Amino acid sequence: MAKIASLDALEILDSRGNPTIQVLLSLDSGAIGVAKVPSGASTGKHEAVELRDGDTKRYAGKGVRKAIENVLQVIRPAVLGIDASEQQALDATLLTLDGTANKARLGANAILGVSIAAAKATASERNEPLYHYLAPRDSYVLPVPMFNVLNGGRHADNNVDFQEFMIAPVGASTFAEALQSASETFHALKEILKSKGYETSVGDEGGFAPRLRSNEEAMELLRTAIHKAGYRIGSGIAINLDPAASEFYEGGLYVFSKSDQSKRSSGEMIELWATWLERYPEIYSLEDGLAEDDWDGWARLTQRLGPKVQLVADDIFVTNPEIFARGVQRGVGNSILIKLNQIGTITETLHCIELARRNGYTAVISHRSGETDDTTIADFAVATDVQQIKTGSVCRGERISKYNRLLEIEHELGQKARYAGKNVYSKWRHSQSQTR
Ligand code: 2PG
Ligand code: MG
Repeated sequence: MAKIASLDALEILDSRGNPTIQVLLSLDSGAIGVAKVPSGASTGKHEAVELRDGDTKRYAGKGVRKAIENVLQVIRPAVLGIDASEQQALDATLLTLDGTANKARLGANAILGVSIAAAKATASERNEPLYHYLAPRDSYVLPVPMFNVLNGGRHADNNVDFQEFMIAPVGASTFAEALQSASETFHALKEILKSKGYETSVGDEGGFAPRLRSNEEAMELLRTAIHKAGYRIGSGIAINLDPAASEFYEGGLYVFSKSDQSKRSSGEMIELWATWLERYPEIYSLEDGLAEDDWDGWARLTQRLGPKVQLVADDIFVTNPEIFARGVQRGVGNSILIKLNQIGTITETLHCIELARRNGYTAVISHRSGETDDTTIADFAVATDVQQIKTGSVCRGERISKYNRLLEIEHELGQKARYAGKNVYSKWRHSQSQTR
């Protein structure tokens, strides 16, 4: 039995220089698990509550001392002595202690820190890598990464409305090759931007954030970069988008306030995406193409474009099994974005992935725009076998730490590792080749 012997927490900083919580949990055996919790910027309305102090004298109100106090005063006495390897029971205890529907009392940041630290401590006690502890198998699939190399929206101070333009090296045969091709494309993009006189400073997730003439120009730049780096556009390196449309949905309209001020109804947005898919067949995945409150629009979007492209639901489902189940009923999306801190426990996150599997949805494990060097999601993506991950661009330490962890996993697995590659999108590529 992996008895919890001590629990501690402290305030640390995330990649944006904002406070977040680090949890340290140790077992009787002396094994230790450490978790550092990430934080989003373009957050969904119904995410579990990230507890912040609101004391404007410290960190502009963003301190997390209350969450830490909850770990030390409320959670610690209740979990000392219990078995950390019983993840479901531990997470159930945390939910009961909180007692609210959205983790508003203890904070999802406090709860998730404990949930992850317990898993890490147990893995360490057993001398197993985290992915193997979470899902013991003989072989594993390394996920296709989506690298967010061009940033706009809320993650960058430029005139691009859409938040994330990502490259996905589907044609690679190993994860290491995928990372190499993404890095080469990223550097090719930098050269192209420089030659055009654009800025090459990077946004929160490490992507470039130039002021461009239009959202379309971002697509053209990516195509040129992929080509210049020597890869095939689409079958070698695909382009995936996360416009994060909730961020520019105002009064029932989609308002492109960062670029040309144009406004679109939900139906017109769907037409825009249909046109983009025709014009850019290398788009394999579209996340949050519509807003979290536009459920009818989402259902229409899925009917219209679901057979052609992966439609990933982030803000609208917020990794919440109940909301997701409603979405399945209403035919919303065909893929779900998985962010552990949107829901707050490992158990509930796994439940979402299970729901996805049962309903023919794909799932993508995701970082947050505010991150730390914690690499849990890399192991989590391998363990859950979802075969897709997005964790930022090919620069900035907090993003690279996850990619390096995946390199490590692939290396240690050797022959027991396979790279997911283009198979993850085969459902859609098949129908596209029929329609084009
Ligand atoms: C998203 C994420 C991560 P944030 O919208 O998918 O890229 O952004 O963490 O700011 O919600
Ligand atoms: Mg998103």
